[in-house]
Amino acid sequence: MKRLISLLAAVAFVLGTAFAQEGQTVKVTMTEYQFDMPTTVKAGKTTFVIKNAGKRAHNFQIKGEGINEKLSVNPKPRETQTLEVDLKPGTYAITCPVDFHTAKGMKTTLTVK
Ligand SMILES: [Cu+2]
Repeated sequence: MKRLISLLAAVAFVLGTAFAQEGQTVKVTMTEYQFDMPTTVKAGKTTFVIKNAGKRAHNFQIKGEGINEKLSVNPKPRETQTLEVDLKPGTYAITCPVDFHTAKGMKTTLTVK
């Protein structure tokens, strides 16, 4: 019986974790000087998994619909960081705020439906 209870507890824990991680994951790859990522995603809780596949430090900034978020530390080359954003429908500007990267073309537009 004790074993069954611990098994049920384990199942509940796994299910709880699954529900806690509701929402979508969007992969972003950064190089010099561009973002490789989808141009359209759906609204809701979103985890951006941001990989720096370049040779310089970069960052990921998302602005729009009252949201303005970026990574607190620039990911170094080969580093991956995550940023959680609750996306509302609309249009967002994605830029790299490091040095003059945005001017060098490191920007894109994300449409949220
Ligand atoms: Cu950059």
